[in-house]
Amino acid sequence: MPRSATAVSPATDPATPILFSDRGCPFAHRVLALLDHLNVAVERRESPIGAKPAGLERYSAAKSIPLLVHGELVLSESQVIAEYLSELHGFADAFPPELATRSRHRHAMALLDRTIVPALFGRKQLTLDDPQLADTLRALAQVATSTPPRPCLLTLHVAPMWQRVQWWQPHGIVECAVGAHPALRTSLDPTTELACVARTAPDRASHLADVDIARQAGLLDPVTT
Ligand SMILES: N[C@@H](CCC(=O)N[C@@H](CS)C(=O)NCC(=O)O)C(=O)O
Repeated sequence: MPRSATAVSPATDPATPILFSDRGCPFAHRVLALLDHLNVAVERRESPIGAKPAGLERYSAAKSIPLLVHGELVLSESQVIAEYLSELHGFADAFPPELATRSRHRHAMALLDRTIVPALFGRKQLTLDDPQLADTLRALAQVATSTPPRPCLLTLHVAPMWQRVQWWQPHGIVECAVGAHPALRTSLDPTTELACVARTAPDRASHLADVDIARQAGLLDPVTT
C-alpha cells in the first residue's frame, strides 16, 4: 500500500496531518506525492469528484480543496501546503539553493497555475499563439530538470498537471504547444514516472470514468480544447 494512503486515526496520532480533497484531484496529488517522498503518513478525507468531503465545512467556510489540517493549522493552496510540509520535514531538495534558480522555479510554478491550469479545468480558453502560454512554456523550459528528474517542489508541482493534460486533453492546445518544444516535453514526461508521483496517482481508467460521471452530472466545467 502506498505509504501516504495509510490512514492513521488522529485519535491515535494527533501529529498526523489530514488532507481533504476530491478523488484524483491534481492539486492534492502534488501534496500526496510530496508526503510519499518524505515518507510521512497522512489521513485522507476524499469525496467523489465535484463533491466535498464530509467534515470540510468545520475548517473552511468556502470548503476549499485541497485543504490540510495539521493540529491547529489549516492551510489551503497546494503550493502553500507543500512549502509548509517541506519546511516542517526538512526537505533539503525542495528548492535549489541558488536564489535566481529558486525564483525561476517559483516563477514557472506560478505561470503554470495562472495559464495552463485554468485551461485544463475549462476555466480559460487558450490558443496556440497565446502570449501567456508562450511565457509559461519558456519559464518551464528554463527550469527543465535533469533526466531522470529528482523530486523537488517544482517537479511535484508540475507532474500531476502534466499527467492530467495528457489524460484529460490529449492532443489539446497545451499538449500541442509543449510538443513544439521537444526538450521541454522530454523533461516533462519522466516527471510523471517519479516513484512518489506514480504511487500517489489515481488509476487512469477509473479516474477518467469518475471525471465523465462528474461532467455528465454538471459538476465540472466543460473542457473545450
Ligand atoms: N490554487 C488551488 C486550486 C485548487 C482547486 O482548484 N481545486 C479544485 C479541486 S481539484 C477545485 O475545483 N476546487 C474548488 C474549491 O476548492 O472549491 C490550489 O493550488 O490548491
